[in-house]
Amino acid sequence: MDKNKADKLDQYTDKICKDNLVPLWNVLGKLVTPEPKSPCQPTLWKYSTVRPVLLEAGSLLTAKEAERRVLILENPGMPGESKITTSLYAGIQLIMPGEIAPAHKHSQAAFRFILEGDGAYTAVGGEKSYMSKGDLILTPSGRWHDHGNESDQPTFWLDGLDIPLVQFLDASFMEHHSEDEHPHVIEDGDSVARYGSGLMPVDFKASSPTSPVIKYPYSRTREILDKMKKTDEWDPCHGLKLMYVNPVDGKSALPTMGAFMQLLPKGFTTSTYRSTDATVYSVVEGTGKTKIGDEVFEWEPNDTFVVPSWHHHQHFTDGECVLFSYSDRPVQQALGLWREDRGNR
Ligand code: GTQ
Repeated sequence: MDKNKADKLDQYTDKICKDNLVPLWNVLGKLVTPEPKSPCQPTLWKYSTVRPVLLEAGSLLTAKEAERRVLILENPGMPGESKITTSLYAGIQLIMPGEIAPAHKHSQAAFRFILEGDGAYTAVGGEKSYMSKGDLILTPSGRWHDHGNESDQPTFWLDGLDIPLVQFLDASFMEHHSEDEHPHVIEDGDSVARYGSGLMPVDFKASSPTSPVIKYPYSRTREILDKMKKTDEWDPCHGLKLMYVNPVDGKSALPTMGAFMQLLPKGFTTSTYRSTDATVYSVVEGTGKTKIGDEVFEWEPNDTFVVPSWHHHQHFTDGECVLFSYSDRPVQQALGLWREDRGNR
């Protein structure tokens, strides 16, 4: 373009900006990209780094003072934004013996994936779900929840929330309960007993798109993977991979976050894979490494790492490994946006 013409267009752009108008031709390439282009960076958080500093926070303030004693796993590609991916949040929460993290409710949905400890609980709507390593406990949007620790050990878990997604949609509401603990009006473990065994009350009407099962115990998850291992073929990209589902409709247990658990055999290398849902992994069992683009991340139990959208990646296992993961896949699928690429580079 000649200089005269370019100057005229610049003057034009300056002139219209006071009317809150912007020429699309200046920004189209940045807005509508040929492929996902994310500020999210592949990153690993070692549990051996997080645990001691979180315990230190345990001596600096109580769970009640903090409301939630959590260290956010913040993606270095989005500093100050409290995001692990562009749409999702992750944090590691600590509750000390005898503490209570007071009851509140919010639009944001959450899950707890238990890393360490036995006998702490999350109460949802007054129903306590006791925690053991590898359990997944849901906190659906808009439900009262408090956490407590009746054991004599500090308890650590990974918090996954859809905070950035709700923020993007400007749909956040939050309330504190008048008491620290919501009255324990429902028997402990009621939801698993009622809805977690392949039976549903006749004419059951779901009041929300979230699974009525609050807790998915690791003992059961691990048993399924062990059974599958005896008869099923390993998928080249995923090994054996399960999705946590809502038994009412077979869809994702939470409408905004898909959660998964996969088993990879000893000495396995997965085929190169990528998908549009940036994925957060929490290592449950085993050691290995993951190549994301050209970077290699070595992991061990309770480490967390993130694979950004549309980044080629491969897992390499030492021994048999179990990986938990979550992403915004159900949102992308509901909108017809989700894509995967199982091909090799
Ligand atoms: O436990 O309710 O990591 O409200 C961030 C926000 C945990 C919680 C987080 C929360 C919670």
